[in-house]
Amino acid sequence: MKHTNWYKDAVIYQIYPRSFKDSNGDGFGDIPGIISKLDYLKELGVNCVWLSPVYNSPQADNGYDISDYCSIYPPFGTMDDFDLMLKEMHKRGIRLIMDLVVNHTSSEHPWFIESRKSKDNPYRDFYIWKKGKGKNPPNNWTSFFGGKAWEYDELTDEWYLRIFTKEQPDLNWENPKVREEVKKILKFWLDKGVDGFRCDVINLLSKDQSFKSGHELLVKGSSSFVNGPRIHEFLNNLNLSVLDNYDCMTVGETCFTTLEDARMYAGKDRHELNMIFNFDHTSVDNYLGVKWLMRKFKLVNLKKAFDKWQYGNKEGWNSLFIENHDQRRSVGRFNTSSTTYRKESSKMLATMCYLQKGTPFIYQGQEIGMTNGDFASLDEIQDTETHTINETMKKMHLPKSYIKKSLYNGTRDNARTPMQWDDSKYAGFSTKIPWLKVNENKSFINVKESLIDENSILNYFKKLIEFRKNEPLIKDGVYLDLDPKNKNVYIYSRKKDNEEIVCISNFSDRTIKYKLKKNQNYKDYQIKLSNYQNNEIDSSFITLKPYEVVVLKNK
Ligand code: TEU
Repeated sequence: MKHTNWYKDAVIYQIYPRSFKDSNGDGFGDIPGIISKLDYLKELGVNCVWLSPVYNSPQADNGYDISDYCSIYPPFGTMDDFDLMLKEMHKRGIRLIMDLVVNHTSSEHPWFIESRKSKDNPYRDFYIWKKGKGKNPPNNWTSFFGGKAWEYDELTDEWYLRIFTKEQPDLNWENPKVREEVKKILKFWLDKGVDGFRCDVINLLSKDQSFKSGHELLVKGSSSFVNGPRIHEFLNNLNLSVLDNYDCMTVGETCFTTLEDARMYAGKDRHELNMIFNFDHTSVDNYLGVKWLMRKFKLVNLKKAFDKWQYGNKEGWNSLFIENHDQRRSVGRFNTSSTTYRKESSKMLATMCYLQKGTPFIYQGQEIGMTNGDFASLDEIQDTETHTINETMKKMHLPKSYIKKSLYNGTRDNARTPMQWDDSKYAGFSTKIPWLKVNENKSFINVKESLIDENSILNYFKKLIEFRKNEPLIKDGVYLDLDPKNKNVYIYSRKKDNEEIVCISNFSDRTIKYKLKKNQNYKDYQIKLSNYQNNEIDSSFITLKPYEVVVLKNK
């Protein structure tokens, strides 16, 4: 199979289906809703969609708990709806990548229902069952969502491993039958014509079989299951037996991953994945990569994180993102403003991120500068993670005010509020009360308004995407951080032969007179993009207004 590496030219838009568009007035987004917005996506300029899970699921973790990998969750629609959506996407030159969640299934998956029945059930070994230590779990491993990673099952007097919720038992990848079943799932979707997969927590599949207790500060045991002993063998096998036969792409969600790990997952001729998501830049405002442990933001740390991957991921290809369904919204984050300078901030952040080397991922609503949810109480927050973390933090006796702040700040529901299409009661997302509260700011942050306003974030995103498409330099040019130590300004260059693009961003709410170095003579450069009008470039200074971004080119 010839691989065209189309993903290097892709601009990917992530749809979180339950919050995107409801077509039948049940307050829950669906596939016909997505179909009705494909022209909107085409106009935006994206050429690929990553669809978060739409498979049958009890929705304990909003679809990341799958009970049937080859069917559609009825509130999302039917398989016919899915087929039509795929056809309509392809007709518009939009590819589709699906979410592949195979570290765990739902506890209501038929495999698990069988598995828990008895110790000699043929499906017992599809999951990881162990004897406890007296009344205690087999070891001290903890869940990503807080609390223990094991669940006791009375019927057979054993514990099963679940690194996420108790409704998400981990599959036993040591069992060759599990691996064969996953291959069938991949083939099922690829044969339908889907173009690839975003692979959920893919670096957790292989568990160290000694199941020894861990001494990590947080997520105890993680060194036994993050980038575990057989992970590369498993992925290589999936790739060579299925993925390699299609012109498809894979992007792995890989937390706690070093550059060397990245090379192993997505390096040249490794035949595992095409690229990975790293979370270094989304960890700069917390301690140990744990968002509940908030830390003061420093621009130099953000630059360090980007520089590390731009310089270091030599054999691989980067994914460029600042939002997804697990992160809070980007406006208001990274020292930017979600109020006075919301528009400027959103445009600046997108430009800073998407003109780097790699494939851009835009999360739904980011293109209109949607902000964090405006939840009035924890009861309005649905996400399972927020509630288990709340319990865990309470047990740790952290101050109440800290817990509250940390939960509102970190809850994943911040990014999951219904898409704001217009200023009507339910933001044009639905005609009925939606599953999660619509943000009140829908009155002025919405697609309808953004389409009219020439200066909207949406119209800027269109220009930015168009600019990327027309400038091969952004795909191939060499990245160089021109002033890594500057505390307010991020200035980097993309260069190839005699051509150069320079992207300059002010991460502060003050006007800054940025002094250029001797070798930075931009007199003959043209301003190609900016979130302000009329920036004048002096031979020795650039004046940057609050959150201003300027993109210069020498030809
Ligand atoms: O997320 C994996 C993951 O690492 C998250 O637990 C992350 O640390 C957390 O969301 C930060 O708050 C993936 C999916 O993206 C997420 O939505 C799922 O809940 C999770 O896997 C389990 O499938």
